[in-house]
Amino acid sequence: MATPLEEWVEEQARLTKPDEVYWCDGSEEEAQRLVEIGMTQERLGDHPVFYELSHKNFPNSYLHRSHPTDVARTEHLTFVCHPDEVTTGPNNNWMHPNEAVEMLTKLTDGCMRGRTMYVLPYMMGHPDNPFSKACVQLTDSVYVAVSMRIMTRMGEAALARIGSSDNFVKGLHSVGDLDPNRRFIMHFPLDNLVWSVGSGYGGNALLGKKCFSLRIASWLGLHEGWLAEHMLIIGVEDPEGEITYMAAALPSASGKTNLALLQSTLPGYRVWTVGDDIAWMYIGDDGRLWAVNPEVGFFGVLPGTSMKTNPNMIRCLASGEFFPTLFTNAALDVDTREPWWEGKDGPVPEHVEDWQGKPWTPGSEKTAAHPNSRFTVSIAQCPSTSPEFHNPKGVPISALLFGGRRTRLIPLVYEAFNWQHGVFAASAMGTETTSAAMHMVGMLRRDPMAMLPFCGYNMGDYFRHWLTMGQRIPHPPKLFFINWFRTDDSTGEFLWPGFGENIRVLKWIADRVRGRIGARETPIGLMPHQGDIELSGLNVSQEALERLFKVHREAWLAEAAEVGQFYEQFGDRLPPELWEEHHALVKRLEGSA
Ligand code: SAT
Ligand code: MN
Repeated sequence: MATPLEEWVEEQARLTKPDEVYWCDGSEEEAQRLVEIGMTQERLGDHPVFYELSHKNFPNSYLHRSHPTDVARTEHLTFVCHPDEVTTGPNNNWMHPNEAVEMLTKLTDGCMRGRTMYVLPYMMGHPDNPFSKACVQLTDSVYVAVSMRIMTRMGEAALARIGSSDNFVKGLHSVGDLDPNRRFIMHFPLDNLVWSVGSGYGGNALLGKKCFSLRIASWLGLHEGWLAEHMLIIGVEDPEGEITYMAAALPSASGKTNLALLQSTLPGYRVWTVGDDIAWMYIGDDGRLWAVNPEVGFFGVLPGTSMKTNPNMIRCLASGEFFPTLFTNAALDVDTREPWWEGKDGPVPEHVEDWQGKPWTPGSEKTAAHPNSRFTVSIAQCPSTSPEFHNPKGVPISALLFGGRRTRLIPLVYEAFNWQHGVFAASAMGTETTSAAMHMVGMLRRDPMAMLPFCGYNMGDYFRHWLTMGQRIPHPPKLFFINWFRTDDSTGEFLWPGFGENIRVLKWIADRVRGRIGARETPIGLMPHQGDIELSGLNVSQEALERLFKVHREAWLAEAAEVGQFYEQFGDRLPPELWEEHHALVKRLEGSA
């Protein structure tokens, strides 16, 4: 008798009508065959799915050039389909599930004709962790199949977990005809289903990532009492060998992967990588908050990656231990057949093809690599990967960090007075936008907990869930706010060197968590005493330091007013505690004149 999984696959095959159905086992040999297929198979209409790159410096690496209109997440085409619109919230596009299924069924009918349907069984999370989820994605893209092997634990473990049950997360994906007018990324939280048509881009097509591990999982977390967050996870080791684990929420393309793989400039300190994008956090038997990275790969922004900004990532990309490493929408050094990108170490090569394969010179108007060009690479081959990465339980979190790109206002670091105040400040987070999503670049966008595009339900309820979790965690982590991006008003230059030097801020956070140092109270939170941020060997002037920590009363009052406007959209779903915190902040600021 057919299992529920087999029945579901058959049913989808009847709808999508592929020439062939192929079940992936996630093996290296299979990945090699799929890459071979991708090198001969044409991407819709024109060039191949994969180009082989030189394996000299980047072993096992391949280039993928996407369709020019398919280079980033498309938030306006991303929907949550719950029967109740209010539950979905003002933070999501909404469509009634019946309507969505009808529309998607039409779009999907016969969409895999002439193609192979790949069946990808995979785990999000370690198979030995009870919180982990077994998932199956169907796709007609060989690029997506290969990417999913890098990003997830694919194969037998997931099939074993599913067995003859119907307990698995479903993903149906087709690149369709890549027409943006027929592109939809649809989430059905009540059915554990993601249905995505018309895009092959990471966040739209690797359905285990943002779609399941954040949008659907955040909904599961609300009902099951845990948190699915857009956070990196690191362990900060001090000279005594003590490791303090932290999780940090930063919006897409604001240095999250650099922080996750940070190479310390402070002697005796070291950062261990557990994750760079997603954290699932649950309350452990010991009353602490434990974090797991459900993924096993990095899907990171390529431009700007260098030995200066992220030496561990350069080493990781050069490792070639795991097959394969993908470069998506990178430029190509035609003479060496190496990938190239803006900000890469070394001189600009003489002959460059841009991300679409057109000849490029440094004088060209556009960049050679797409600004949102990406690498897809296994976390296992990264030199900073924590030995605890393989621990099914994850790691115990002592500090939660929240940050964004803010050229003004937010100090280098401050600590929340308590959990509730921290949830308020995290809900008010903002960032200056970049190219990871298709919208205007350089505007301030409120992005609570870096989850605005990823929270799968009403954000008012999400804030409530955070407040409730704080009460339920017997030994909660402390909450901190960071900002590497503050600039000098007159010169526009960054006040803080960033990258490896950020260890100095992490050290302060670890010292606070371990009760080694005090802090001073300001209207916005707790800040370092003078001399408590280790500055030895660093060329930051006293004046710059003062500006990094300056709290401009008027600017903060203006910020508070904006946050109030942002809150309005959540109506009575916004927990009153957050309004209380908002009023308390305004009062403290007014009282500080
Ligand atoms: O959404 S993706 O995972 O494709 C990248 C990002 O925006 O963080
Ligand atoms: Mn992300």
